[in-house]
Amino acid sequence: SRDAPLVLSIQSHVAFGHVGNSAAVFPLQRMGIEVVAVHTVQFSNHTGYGEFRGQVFSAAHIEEVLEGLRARDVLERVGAVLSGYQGDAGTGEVILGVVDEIRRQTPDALYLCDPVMGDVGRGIFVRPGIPEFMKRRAVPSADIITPNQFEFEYLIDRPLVDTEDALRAARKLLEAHGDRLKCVVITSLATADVDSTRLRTLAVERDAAWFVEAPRVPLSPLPNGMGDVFSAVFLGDYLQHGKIAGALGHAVATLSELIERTPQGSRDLPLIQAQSSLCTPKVSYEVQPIE
Ligand code: PXL
Repeated sequence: SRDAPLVLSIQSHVAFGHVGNSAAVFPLQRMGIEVVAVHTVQFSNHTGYGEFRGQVFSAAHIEEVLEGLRARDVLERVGAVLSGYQGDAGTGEVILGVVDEIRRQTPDALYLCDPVMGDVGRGIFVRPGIPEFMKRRAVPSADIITPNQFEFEYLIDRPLVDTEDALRAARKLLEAHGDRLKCVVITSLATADVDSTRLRTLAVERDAAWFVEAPRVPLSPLPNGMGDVFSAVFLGDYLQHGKIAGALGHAVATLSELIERTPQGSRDLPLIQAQSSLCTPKVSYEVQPIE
């Protein structure tokens, strides 16, 4: 295992519950990784509750916080950037700007973009402009993207038929974005070829691909924040061990245990109660290479 670099995580903050930075910061810290957390919004709770209070921070506000970090020489020490839920459509360009700045100082800095925009059942849950921004601007700047099936279908402008089709489409996306984009991870894959009691997660690199299947836990409602925890744990493991397959197995096992421990009716994951699952999940699912 290697010394993971300082991670800059730019996502939403909720006072109660676990989505966005409130789902990503603690897992990374629990894995022993230092995090600089910049919040794109501060809400009382996640938007899936229907009612919530708080504010979306402007691009200017986020710029100002980054300016303060720059003055403290913090940005030059950042080795990885994680982004997720953005409140304001203008936030995106600020994130890409800081990613560019960090890469000028640290050329091998990694950018993991979770193109958060929606999910099956809920549809698009972000402001207008954000999905287009993710497709046209964020994906081409990222090293790794972690869309769920719904988000991936938006990125490629069509529904997926099966796992083979997802693999082909992910490879096409990797090709379209030259040598920057290295890895596409599609979560919550439930195409017709996947057993209805299970969910697949697919990770595709230029010359390798793997999938993992875990039981689909019949919770209704499902808690929000699963994708946010997934991306954080995936990034943390990848920074520490450098292997996509290992990061995939770890993040799927963590999510599987967290969802297993979620009380019926809870709209948030038991991140604190089940914290041992963040670093050392007890279950493990086979990471299967695909030809
Ligand atoms: O998990 C995505 C997410 C992030 N941040 C906020 C949210 C949601 C999903 O509901 O409401 C504030």
